[in-house]
Amino acid sequence: MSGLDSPFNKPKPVVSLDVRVLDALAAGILPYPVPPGRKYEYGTAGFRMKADAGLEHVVFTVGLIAALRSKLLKSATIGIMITASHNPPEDNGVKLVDPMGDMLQQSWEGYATTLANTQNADLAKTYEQFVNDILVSVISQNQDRPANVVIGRDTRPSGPGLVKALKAALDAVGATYQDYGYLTTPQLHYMVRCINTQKHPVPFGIPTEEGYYQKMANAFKTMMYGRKINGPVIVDCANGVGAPKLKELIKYLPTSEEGGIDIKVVNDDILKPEVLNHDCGADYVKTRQRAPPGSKAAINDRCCSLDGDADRLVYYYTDSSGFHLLDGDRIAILGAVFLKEMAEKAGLADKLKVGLVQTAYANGASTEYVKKVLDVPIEVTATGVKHLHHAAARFDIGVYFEANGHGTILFSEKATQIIRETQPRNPGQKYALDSLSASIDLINQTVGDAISDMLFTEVVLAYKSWTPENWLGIYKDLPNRLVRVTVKDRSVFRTTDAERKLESPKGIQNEINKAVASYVKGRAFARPSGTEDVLRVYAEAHYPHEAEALAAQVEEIVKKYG
Ligand code: G16
Repeated sequence: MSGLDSPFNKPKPVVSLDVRVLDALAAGILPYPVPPGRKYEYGTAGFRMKADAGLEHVVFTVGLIAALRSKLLKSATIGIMITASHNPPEDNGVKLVDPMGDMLQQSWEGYATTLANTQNADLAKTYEQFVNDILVSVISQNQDRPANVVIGRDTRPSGPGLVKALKAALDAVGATYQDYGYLTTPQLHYMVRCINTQKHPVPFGIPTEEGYYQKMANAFKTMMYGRKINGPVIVDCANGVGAPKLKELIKYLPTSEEGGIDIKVVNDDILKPEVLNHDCGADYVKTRQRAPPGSKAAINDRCCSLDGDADRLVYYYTDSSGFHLLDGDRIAILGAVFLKEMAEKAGLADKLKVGLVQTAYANGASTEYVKKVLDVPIEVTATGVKHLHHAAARFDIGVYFEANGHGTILFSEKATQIIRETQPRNPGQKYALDSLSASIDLINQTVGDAISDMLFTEVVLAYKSWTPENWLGIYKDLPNRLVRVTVKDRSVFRTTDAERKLESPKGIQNEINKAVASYVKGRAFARPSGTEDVLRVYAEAHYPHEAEALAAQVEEIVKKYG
């Protein structure tokens, strides 16, 4: 990227853009200047910040990047999602979705960052330079490819203004776009893959909301055959876009009387912007380790929470002994247990190797269970589904979840083919093969999808006849504590070893190591968040008060250096 940082040092462009395009760009960006001193960075999940901190400028430039990427990839459709997911209502953000529905290829994050940090006066010329740098192959074939983009957004009040800025950019460069309006993030990823596989021998699905619900409902019905879900599930939708979408999906699902599911939706108020993710949602439940106050759940009710854009899911319940969390680690293990069992019953255990991907936030007890009891290979990556996704794609069946509830299960092309082409020799094998095949459709193959993960979890619990208590009982989590620490400049903290260690500031890791060494089963790390202006500190230990104390100690160390 170093060459791109100084585009004006490059030789003269091979093509000059039509002056009308350059003028349209210069005019289009005019209302969206970069606030003085502002620096933008493509973080864990795209750009994310206070919506009034110059985000329109960023969104405008993201539109240009999407157009360039589409042109480079033979006019494939690129997705743009406007959301700040679990962040508070006053934040917003934008992320790009690649043609197969996965996150933007990482090598392009630099282009996006450079363009976002380009001042208005230089934008048209920098875009022209990017056209020449990035689209060399297109230019040399003398082609003028159209660019195609689809747009989705969550329910934040800043969304419409940001979409306006985005469309101004797309109009300026003549890109074609379809605006889906409100979507969950995983729904947008689904649409992108559907559109780009329409002409494939096996298209991913129909690129409409109805197509999404229908595909999921059909797979759910197949998986429910002969299984019974025990009682209702209460779903906290974080007062976000997941609420109307889940209510729509329910219309396609069989009720519990019909052999289906009874879903009770709570925290579904999308008309009061200030309640989004407020005292509710997956991040609240995971971080605070308590049920949302407004969840209306009774003792032993099976509950789960989505986040603001419905890509995270955590389960929980309370009983006489208190609150119990079943987070992403647990969902991953439940999925791996089921799929491993189905692969064995289908007679395909040696052909369908299940693997699991975690991050440093995974509870040490879950990692031990996966290695010693489940006997499944495990990989650890940096935080961010963009990292986990690629690692999971290397397994036949790759289960990836962050402890915060963000994750999915990927079936490789080879695994899909084996599952769909194997002829069953007995009813048990048929049942297992049908379950595996329906899992491929039920579980969103593009990205973590809280709604699809929830239905899958419900089916697996039904198959195992497990209550949340049984699920919790398969191993005991190490007590842990996650804290957000505000520092002056989080960019001075640099991590290594899948974010488990800090390599800068110098000396800090030694201090953390010393603190950790004084606790039984102690483990702790600190890393800068890529979605919020904070440092995250995670600590676990044998006893709850020790996990608390270790987290507090690391927090103090971090504050000293930050
Ligand atoms: C995003 C990413 C997740 C990540 C989370 C927190 O989630 O997609 O992979 O775990 O941010 O990241 P960080 O700790 O860097 O702030 P979401 O649900 O907010 O889009």
